[in-house]
Amino acid sequence: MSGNHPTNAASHDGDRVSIAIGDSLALSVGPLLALILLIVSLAQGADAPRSYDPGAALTNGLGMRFVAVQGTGVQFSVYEVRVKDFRVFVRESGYVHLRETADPNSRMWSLDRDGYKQRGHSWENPGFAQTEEHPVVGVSWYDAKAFCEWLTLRERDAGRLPANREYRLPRDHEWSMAVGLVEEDPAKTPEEKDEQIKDRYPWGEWPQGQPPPKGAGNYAGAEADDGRWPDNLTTLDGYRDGYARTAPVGSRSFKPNKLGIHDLGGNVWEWCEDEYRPVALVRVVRGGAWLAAR
Ligand SMILES: [Ca+2]
Ligand SMILES: [Ca+2]
Repeated sequence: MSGNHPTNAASHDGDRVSIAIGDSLALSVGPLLALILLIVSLAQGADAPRSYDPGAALTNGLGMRFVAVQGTGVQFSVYEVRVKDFRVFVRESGYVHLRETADPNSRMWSLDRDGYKQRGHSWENPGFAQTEEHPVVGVSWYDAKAFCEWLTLRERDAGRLPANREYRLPRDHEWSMAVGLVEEDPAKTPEEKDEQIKDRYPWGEWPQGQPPPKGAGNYAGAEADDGRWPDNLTTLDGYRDGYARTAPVGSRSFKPNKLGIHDLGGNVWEWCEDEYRPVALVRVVRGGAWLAAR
């Protein structure tokens, strides 16, 4: 699903933000978005030292937990990156967030009753309440990459990460494997794969005319229409999850998937490493978000 919104802040196909697991979204890498997170994966090297087991779960120095995703050689964070994880990065590295640069396009776009606008919001103040346990939002693809690079060096310096491993964003195919979409052809571009697998959702099947099952994920249920919801966006008929915006990661309201990964469907989108199509300054996000209603 290619973005045609003037801001590229979200690709609404009509009034649709997709939930289906085979769909992806092409987003410009520059602007900061209201709803983006990253899931960090840890690459497996060919000559893994014995002290490190790529098939095992691990917890890093920030307390982020990772599980192995079979068939990929990488481990995925079980949670979307939290506000507190990103806060350590900014504090320790002195990272200058893109909103502070001269490029006005790099400032965060956020959704309110009047649609997407730049309102001076940032990851620290996204315009809705967030605790330290909520997923960080307002993070560009570049910010996400910088976080991964910083975390790689931090963990290596502390002796927790071998030199042949790194933190990075998941590739589009790795994200598909993590969500259970194992039949996709990894040689195809995200654009070629987009919307090719129909009627598969993070929780399984979704019969016409029925709401998603209770606890399916943080999507745009009836609660999203809280007076700050644009008239041209729909909400899910018959579904209510209790979170009008983001939910804290690992909320008991929503079940993790078979691998133990939370919120791959919904809450906030996950940045992926890939370009949506070759030679295009747009990257891929996956997984729907709190504003998705189909
Ligand atoms: Ca919701
Ligand atoms: Ca998500």
